[in-house]
Amino acid sequence: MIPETERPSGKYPIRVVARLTGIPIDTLRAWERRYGAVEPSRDDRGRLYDDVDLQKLKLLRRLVERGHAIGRIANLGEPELGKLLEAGLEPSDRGGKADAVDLVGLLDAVDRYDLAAVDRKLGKLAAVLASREMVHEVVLPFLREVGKGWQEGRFTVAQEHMVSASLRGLLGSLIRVQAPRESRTGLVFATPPGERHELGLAAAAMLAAAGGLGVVYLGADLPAADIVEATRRTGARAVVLAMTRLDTGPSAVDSVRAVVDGVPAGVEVYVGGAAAEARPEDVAHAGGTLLQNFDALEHAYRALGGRF
Ligand code: B12
Repeated sequence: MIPETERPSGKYPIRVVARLTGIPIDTLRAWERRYGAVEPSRDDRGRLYDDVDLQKLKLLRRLVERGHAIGRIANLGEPELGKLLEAGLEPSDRGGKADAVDLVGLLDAVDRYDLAAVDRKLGKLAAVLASREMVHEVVLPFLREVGKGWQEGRFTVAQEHMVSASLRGLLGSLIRVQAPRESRTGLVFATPPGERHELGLAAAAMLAAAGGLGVVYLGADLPAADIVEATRRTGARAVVLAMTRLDTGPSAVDSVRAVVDGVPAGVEVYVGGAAAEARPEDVAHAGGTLLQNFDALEHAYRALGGRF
């Protein structure tokens, strides 16, 4: 609810624009600074956006949700943006993305413990790349490299924690910015008790939001009963669970079974992550549907009406 004093009056401060468009303040600033998406006027308290800016930002948000890279559409006029939206055109030329993905620069920043640079580089990539590219070409390879570096002793636990925290924050804000205002199809995301690895799950939720599906992101390490309760209360159509640790024994699989047994009939329980991939029979036995990889995940999203 927007307070009375902040009701649209033709000139809106950035926090109001963030609420009206659903675009986080940092992203609004980045779209303006890097791509000149809009040029708000300023008064002594900061930026002031008008109705034309607001309209354009709403269009940009919807197109970015559909997978268009902001860097390619930021300078188009409102009529062109409207046409793109009406035509339902998907982004065509994805050329140039390889130049944008600078994993070496990211890993150098981790090496220097330069969290600000990690955040800045990731934020920049998120603004330029479409969601799928962000997941497949940045988040997953970056984590893989950091995990490898940690196992080989090149990175410390602190460096791994730094990257995990940065990615968790980034994925969380991408889920928020892309989540559709209204969606008939909601999905609940969680990891079972004892499982704190949630970055794969967060990436999965981000893709769902980008595909126009509703996201109820519960996070890591949750009792099955709570996952069931959230599914019932939100009327979600499916649950996505992630399991990474192989050493949780039967308890994680028991949790999958408890979720399957507890959710209303017709709600699909998908299970992904390294531990699920390693134990397909256990997942099937518990009544879950295994997602062997992110392709299988996107396939499931398409079946639920997600746009990819
Ligand atoms: C980051 C990390 C952590 C972070 C997690 C932070 C967070 N918020 O998620 C923290 C510090 C919490 C952590 C803790 C621990 N960790 Co840890 N961790 C990692 C690390 C470096 C990266 C894991 C990750 O997020 N990868 C990103 C995901 C996306 O990639 P992925 O796991 O390879 O998954 C692939 C697929 O399985 C799929 N996928 C993953 N999730 C999902 C979900 C869905 C829905 C789908 C469809 C697909 C999918 O996507 C990827 C595609 O390539 C790995 C090392 C590594 N190289 O992977 C260890 C690792 C997973 N951790 C490990 C261990 C042992 C632990 C601890 C027990 C350490 C300890 N002694 O305390 C604790 C356990 C905590 C707990 N209770 O769960 C082991 C697991 C060993 C095993 N096979 O069981 C690993 C493999 C390291 C190792 N080689 O020893 N860890």
